[in-house]
Amino acid sequence: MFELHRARPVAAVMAATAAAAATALLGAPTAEAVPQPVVGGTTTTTTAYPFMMQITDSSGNQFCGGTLVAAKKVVTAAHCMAGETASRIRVVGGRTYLNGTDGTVSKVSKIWVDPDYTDATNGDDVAVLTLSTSMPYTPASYVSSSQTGVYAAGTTARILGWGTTSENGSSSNQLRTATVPVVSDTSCRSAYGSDYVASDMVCAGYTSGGVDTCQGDSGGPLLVGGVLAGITSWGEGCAEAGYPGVYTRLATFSDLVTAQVQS
Ligand code: 4AZ
Repeated sequence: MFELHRARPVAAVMAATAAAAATALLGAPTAEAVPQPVVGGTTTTTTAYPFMMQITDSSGNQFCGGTLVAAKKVVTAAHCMAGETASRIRVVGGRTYLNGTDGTVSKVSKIWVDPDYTDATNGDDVAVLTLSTSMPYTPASYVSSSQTGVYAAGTTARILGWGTTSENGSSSNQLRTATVPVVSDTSCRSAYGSDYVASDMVCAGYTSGGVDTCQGDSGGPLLVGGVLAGITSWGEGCAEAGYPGVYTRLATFSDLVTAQVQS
């Protein structure tokens, strides 16, 4: 039995079937060079990724990531918004360092959470924030409902965040990024059993682990070809062999997101 880690930890117990699959081999690519370290990756900046947003409490403590998709709209994970109200959170753009004071801080005028959301392991882990202040940064484009080719196993995806750089480590003061291969539905189901809902999720990571999102990265982007294709959602620990990170399959929710972006 083991915990599933989320940005706002919620006690969760895995199905015995998933535990039994703990030693199952994942069909992720093995031939690529593993990039350095998120977990395993390199430091980067919000100049390089201007759509990368910090989601903080009213005191400025970052607890999740988000992606700017329009001047006043940010895509994040529904589980990041559990127990939150709009008045309690802020979105910070243009700030590479957690301890910085630069960039733009906005209040949130509305939190939309997918109405079907219950728990990250049940899917529907998507939310859209409406900002009070426009962000003067170039937004990311996001996949349309028909762009499912981005989820082909082996596709290179980019992850970003200020989360912990090891499973029980500390957050990174500087934004980090890494690339990870998309993992097949079959492999991800082998790892996670019925908690993996293929219609709503996609996995990414190396069979051997070592590179992954971790606590505090939730809500942030999974990019394919620079386009937002996923939202950091959950996983068993971080960067563990056989347990890839799980991301919201954004194409499934693209039309719902668009309705919020246009509202
Ligand atoms: C988290 O707690 C979290 N390794 C995010 C991603 C993963 C685990 C935990 C996936 O925000």
